[in-house]
Amino acid sequence: MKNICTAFLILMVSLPTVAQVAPAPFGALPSARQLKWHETEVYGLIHFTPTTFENKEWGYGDANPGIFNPTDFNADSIVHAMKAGGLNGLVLVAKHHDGFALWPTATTPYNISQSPFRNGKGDMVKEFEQACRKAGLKFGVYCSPWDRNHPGYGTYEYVKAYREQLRELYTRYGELFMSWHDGANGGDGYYGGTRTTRTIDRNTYYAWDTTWQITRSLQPMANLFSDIGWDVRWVGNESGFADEHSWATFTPTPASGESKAFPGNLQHEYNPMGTKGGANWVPAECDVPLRKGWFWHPEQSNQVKTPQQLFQLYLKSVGRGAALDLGLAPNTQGRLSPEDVESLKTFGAIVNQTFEFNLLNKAAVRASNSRGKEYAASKISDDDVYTYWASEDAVKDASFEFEWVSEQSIDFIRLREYIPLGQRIERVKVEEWVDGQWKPVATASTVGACRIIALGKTVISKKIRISIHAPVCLTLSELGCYSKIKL
Ligand code: FUL
Repeated sequence: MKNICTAFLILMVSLPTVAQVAPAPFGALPSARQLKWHETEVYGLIHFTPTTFENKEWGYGDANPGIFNPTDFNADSIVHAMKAGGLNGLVLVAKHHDGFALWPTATTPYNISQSPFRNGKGDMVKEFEQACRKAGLKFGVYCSPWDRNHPGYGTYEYVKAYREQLRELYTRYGELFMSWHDGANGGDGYYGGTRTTRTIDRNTYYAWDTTWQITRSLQPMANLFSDIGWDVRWVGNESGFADEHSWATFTPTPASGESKAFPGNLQHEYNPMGTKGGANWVPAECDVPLRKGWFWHPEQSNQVKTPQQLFQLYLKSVGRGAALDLGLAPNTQGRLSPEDVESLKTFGAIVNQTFEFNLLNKAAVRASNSRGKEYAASKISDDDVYTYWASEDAVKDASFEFEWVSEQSIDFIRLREYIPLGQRIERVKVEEWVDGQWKPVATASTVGACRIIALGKTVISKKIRISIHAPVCLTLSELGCYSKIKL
């Protein structure tokens, strides 16, 4: 009898009750590589080639390598400014459309060894990579498929060289968090001195399915960015914002007039919103230059985005579940200009200080439902995106009431879903307690990895309520209320 009782007790303790089983995954899910990318949120994209010294945006491919002579280049100082701006990674343009390689490649003579930089012994990719590792930033590369210098562009010979360039970049610079492939393809160029126009079929020429197998085998944690796929998609503008309704899930629609040549490829019409219930997890990246252009131009020094403009872009990119990829342009000395550094620094301070203190930490919380102890409401303010609150299976609407002992000033609400189990929420409502009743303040639709709701006014209240809805049971890994900072 004693034994039976003990066995029963053990069973009771070791078997979780039904409510404590994790929610079933919903829809397309992120890979481990994409989850790491979601953590990055804000990173930089650096353009710096002979094109900088020509004061152009697209080099033709005929610049003399001798002009690439940044006498005061210092990767540490650039990366330091990025870190002050709150950037968590760098995608370096290792080769832009002009075809000039910033590393001593064996694939083309048109590379840094032909320039006066470090007396022809330099490797700028290495210098940036090391500066990033030292400062704790992730590192990635952009290697332009279009090459206006290469004599073989348009033939298979160039595709082979391009794959070799990727192989070099993938094997010499440690783990990469992104492999960035822009979508500008073909046109006029120097092409080994022929000065011709070469058009290619962008559906077939690069045979991306084959090329990206190299990425997968040599850099399994590198997220492929491309306007046609795979891990991260282009948001469809270069202005730095995602759509108000933003799904990381995505079903590609073949672009009009294009055959779907490779079944694995995501040839598609740009879709800034993603696809509700989409077949793949392909979140959006919002790229935008800090200045007007991607390259440095002396006449654009008064067109550096202000910290407040950057913060607005942050709210509309990171705050909509996407990432912000900020273009930075070193000048001909090899430095970020003082106005760029200043803007980055203040932007970083605004983000940091705004989200430094979660007012919910000093509030009493009442959740309308919870799945059990392991998924309790306390998980939403523990600053850990990998723990979460969840509702019971049948509960598709839930609310959280927060109460403080005194009135609080609230300007932003930030929510994060537990995305390893998918993106579910499609409605959010924020209410404040005024004169003994709940009054609506703001609504939003999607959440995903992150949703920041700017309330549009400062709510001053002792109580607020946040309600969420999804077609299935709910998860939230983080929830926060924040006050705007006074500059
Ligand atoms: C585009 C390129 O054509 C621009 O020059 C720039 O590199 C931008 C980030 O991507 O596709």
